[in-house]
Amino acid sequence: MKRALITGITGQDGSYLAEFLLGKPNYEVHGLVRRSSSLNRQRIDHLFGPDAPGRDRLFLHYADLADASSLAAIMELIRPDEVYNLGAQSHVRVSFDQPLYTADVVGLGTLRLLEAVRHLNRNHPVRFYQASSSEMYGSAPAPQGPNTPFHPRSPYACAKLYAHWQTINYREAYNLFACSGILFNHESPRRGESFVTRKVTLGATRIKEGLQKRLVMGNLESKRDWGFAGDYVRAMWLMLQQDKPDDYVVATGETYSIHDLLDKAFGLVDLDYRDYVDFDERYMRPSEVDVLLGDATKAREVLGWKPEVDFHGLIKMMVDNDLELARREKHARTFPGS
Ligand code: NDP
Ligand code: GDR
Repeated sequence: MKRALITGITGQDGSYLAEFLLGKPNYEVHGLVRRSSSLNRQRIDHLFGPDAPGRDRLFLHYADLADASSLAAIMELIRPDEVYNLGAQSHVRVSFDQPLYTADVVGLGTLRLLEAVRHLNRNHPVRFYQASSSEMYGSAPAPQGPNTPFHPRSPYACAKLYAHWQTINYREAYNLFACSGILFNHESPRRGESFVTRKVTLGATRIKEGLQKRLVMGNLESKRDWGFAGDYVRAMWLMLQQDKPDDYVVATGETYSIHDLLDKAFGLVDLDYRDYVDFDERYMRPSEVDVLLGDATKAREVLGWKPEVDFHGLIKMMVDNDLELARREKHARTFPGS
């Protein structure tokens, strides 16, 4: 039995990764959760359901990337074979409001975890995955690949770059099996509601069902390389199954603007987004990343990885999910108590 530890298991990627690993009969999965005043485990609740495969192989533990002692204690308690560091304050716009907190959790948090892993690795071999980000490329011209120099454009991206280099340095200095996946944007029906894809698919479907009148957005000119989170967690796992640790870019190789996203999502519910979208300065960022387009050739050639869901399939999956949610909400409003 292999033992995996996931930080950020309650997040989008953590939930897909836990599901993916539990689908393999030889994995026990441990996730770190933070204490919060109300439970926020909606993305992983189904993994504990009566019919969920591996529900008896899934365990949650309280810890925080800001708390080194909790990480060291968990590492000793669990003695994992694989550690996936997905925990983060992951919102780029918010990182401008909370730069120090973001740097602490994303940057130093990774270092705290690496230290705990390094200590365990002295008597128990551990493989480490770091969730690096295409945001680290920032203003570097597209397409961005393994040899593109980084130019981060936000406190979040700077913190991720720090964590990225710490991961590489732990590999070189301590011979740790540490990999960094530079993942381009990936989305799903489980995407947080304040990220642009989900905001748009929720907005379009709620407008369609008469639950919302307008959608207020920021910069519509930027372009992103959007993939499906379910495909991307497979790449994380593949990285840790190789003979040698290395870093990989994971992306679809296609880029679309926010205009394209709006056009696609509203089009799927037979609406024209230009009739419903307003602009508000508060969604703008002090410095923006204009175009992201990833070159995942290495992941394809070495890991044998390729995405199975394209942009159209992704937005359709999200719109279908959110249309169902909107219809249920409308029904509940129309027939309260039904
Ligand atoms: P989410 O925002 O959905 O999830 C973030 C997770 O981190 C949540 O489980 C959250 O817990 C947890 N977390 C936040 N702060 C702490 C902390 N102080 N200690 C421990 N855990 C914490 O992110 P995604 O799933 O989308 O992304 C996963 C990782 O991949 C992140 O590191 C992100 O920065 C990175 N990434 C994401 C990309 C994407 O497009 N999705 C692309 C490239 C990189 P809680 O539920 O309690 O808030
Ligand atoms: P990003 O994702 O910053 O790329 O980071 P996000 O979906 O927040 O923004 C993408 C682009 O859309 C523009 N935009 C808006 N964004 C949001 N959130 N809300 C709006 O109303 C809005 N209007 C326009 C943004 O300006 C931006 O250009 C995501 C996160 O998951 C990171 O954690 C991850 O590292 C990167 O992807 C890769």
